[in-house]
Amino acid sequence: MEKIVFITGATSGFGEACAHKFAAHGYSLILTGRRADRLADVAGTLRQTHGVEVLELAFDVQDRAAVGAAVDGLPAEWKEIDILINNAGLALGRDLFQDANLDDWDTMIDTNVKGLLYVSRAVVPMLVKRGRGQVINIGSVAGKQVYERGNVYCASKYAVDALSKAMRIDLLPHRIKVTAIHPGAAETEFALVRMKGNAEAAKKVYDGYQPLQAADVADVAYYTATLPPHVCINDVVLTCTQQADAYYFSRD
Ligand code: NDP
Ligand code: 8X3
Repeated sequence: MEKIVFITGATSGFGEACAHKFAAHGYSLILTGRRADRLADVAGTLRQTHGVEVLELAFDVQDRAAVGAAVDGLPAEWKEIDILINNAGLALGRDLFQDANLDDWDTMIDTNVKGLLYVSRAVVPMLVKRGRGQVINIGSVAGKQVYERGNVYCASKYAVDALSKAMRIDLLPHRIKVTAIHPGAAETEFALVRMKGNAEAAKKVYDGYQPLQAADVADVAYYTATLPPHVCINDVVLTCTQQADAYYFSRD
């Protein structure tokens, strides 16, 4: 078995792009997401294009029991995980704090924070056992700076930032790298999900500037995974050239 990367949220966007990037370099892949049909499509394409081994696990990261069962149920050879990419996540809505939908808040916290915790708690002991490996957490510029109508999404990504720091400290004796990657606006299904299927509103998110593409983020993730064993990139913030931070854009 080649090196193994475990990627959450591999049915679209950054996760799918990471799957392609690591597959192109011969990694074996454990791919997860809720949409089993999409997962099967992505896995099939990767096997065909790169001839790599792919194991699909369809589960909801919000479901603690399902996460535990999926990871525990991995065949022994697939438990030799080298890299965990905690990518599954979402934003829901762009409401003012006082108007926001409580279900949206629950879903963002349950997915972006608790989901990341459940998956990490299940997978990280496997890295500890091997005494090496890397965790890559996908945060956001929203985890570095709060913006209007970002409230709980920003809070969930601040939590990812804090948890990345916490994991890096606690995993230090085990020589496990922990890298947090914080992208700015990127063209994926993210905006469509945030705008709850309103394609017009989603398109407007990218008006007047050239956003990051999923492959840009995958390139950075892969770069952090290819450094010598003694080098760890702790924290990366990347934006498109027309974005300075979570707030400032230079639109055409
Ligand atoms: P996409 O919507 O394209 O992809 C999100 C992925 O997360 C999908 O594969 C989806 O799979 C998975 N996912 C969502 N909820 C769950 C769940 N409950 N259980 C399992 N999987 C889930 O968006 P992106 O690729 O853009 O987003 C990836 C990450 O990047 C997120 O954490 C997001 O917050 C972050 N991010 C995005 C930015 C952007 O502008 N695009 C910028 C900065 C950070 P499925 O629906 O099949 O379950
Ligand atoms: C996604 C980027 O700016 O919409 O995390 O919060 S932003």
